[in-house]
Amino acid sequence: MDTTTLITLLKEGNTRAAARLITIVENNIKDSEMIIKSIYKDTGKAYILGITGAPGAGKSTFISTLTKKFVNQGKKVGIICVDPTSPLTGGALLGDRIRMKDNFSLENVFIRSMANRGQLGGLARATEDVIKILDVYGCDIIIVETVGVGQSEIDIFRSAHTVIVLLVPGTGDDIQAIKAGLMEITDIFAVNKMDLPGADRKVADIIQMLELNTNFRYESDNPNARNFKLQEWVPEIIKVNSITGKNFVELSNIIQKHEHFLRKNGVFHSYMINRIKAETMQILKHKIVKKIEGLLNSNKFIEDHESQVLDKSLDPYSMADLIIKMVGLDQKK
Ligand SMILES: Nc1nc2c(ncn2[C@@H]2O[C@H](COP(=O)(O)OP(=O)(O)OP(=O)(O)O)[C@@H](O)[C@H]2O)c(=O)[nH]1
Ligand SMILES: [Mg+2]
Repeated sequence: MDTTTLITLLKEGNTRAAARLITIVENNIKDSEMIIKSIYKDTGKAYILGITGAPGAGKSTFISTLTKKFVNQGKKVGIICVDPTSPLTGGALLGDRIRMKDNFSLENVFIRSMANRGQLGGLARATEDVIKILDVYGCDIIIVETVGVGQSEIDIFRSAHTVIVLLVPGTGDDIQAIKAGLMEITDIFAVNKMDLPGADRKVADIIQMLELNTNFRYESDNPNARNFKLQEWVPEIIKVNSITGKNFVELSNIIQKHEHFLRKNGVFHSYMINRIKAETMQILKHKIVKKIEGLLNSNKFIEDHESQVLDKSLDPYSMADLIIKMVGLDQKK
């Protein structure tokens, strides 16, 4: 089946077409380009949740419970499990997938695992494209789960409307592991496993961490910060039990409250602008680097400059300037 037919089917909500198109955008940036260009107008309907937490924090259990709630409300849910640490779609994620699938009537849930297989343009780029496909497929909610608490989430969560970080009672290791950039984009801290001792202590630790970082949070010039999030949204903290579902009604209310916060005062607009800027930058980096690599590695370029390289009249800075000229990036408008 050709890509155009797949896209038509996708727009009708065809599950197999969604799965096929996802495989294409994961593997081939040329086709992704064509696919995204032809579906972009239909994107923007889904609400995107980013969820992260240390291994074993209970992300999969949490997402299962949350997804059941959404499905019961008649919503169609897409779940993307992203593992930046793994070069393969590993056993653990696959296990998750099966475990999660057991929990639902599958009709309204679409689950996909993605690992770092050296996708052209990176895993974050591929995730953005998969989100768009699931959006057009008709998912009302798209949940992006990533393993670990670190830098990679910040890229992967670029398009998330609401970011939830899962922590658990016990040592403060999980708090220590939260990188500054991630903290800035976290909207909700959920202390999972509230049935275990130390949940209140963990809440107190989170509050302390947030207080310590007020300055940087509100005055940051960190390019990763989503600058529409001015002082208005103070991250919410909630204790939950993902096995019993305790406090999930409250959790859903907080998510809804955050959505309302984003929608009022045109915050959604600045969100869209920031998102397209970040995505464009990512694509530009990829395209420009590819072009430059092509030039630098071409036999012609090396032949033309070999003697200058050998007699050291061409240093790396001058060589870079040469390339910039060759691709026309030095021209001022
Ligand atoms: N007591 C208790 N256990 C929980 C709770 N939520 C999850 N668990 C348990 O914690 C363990 C890990 O849960 P998962 O949902 O697999 O955690 P995960 O974060 O997805 O783990 P990885 O995918 O390995 O990173 C499982 O044994 C769950 O049953 C909870 O609220 N309370
Ligand atoms: Mg898991």
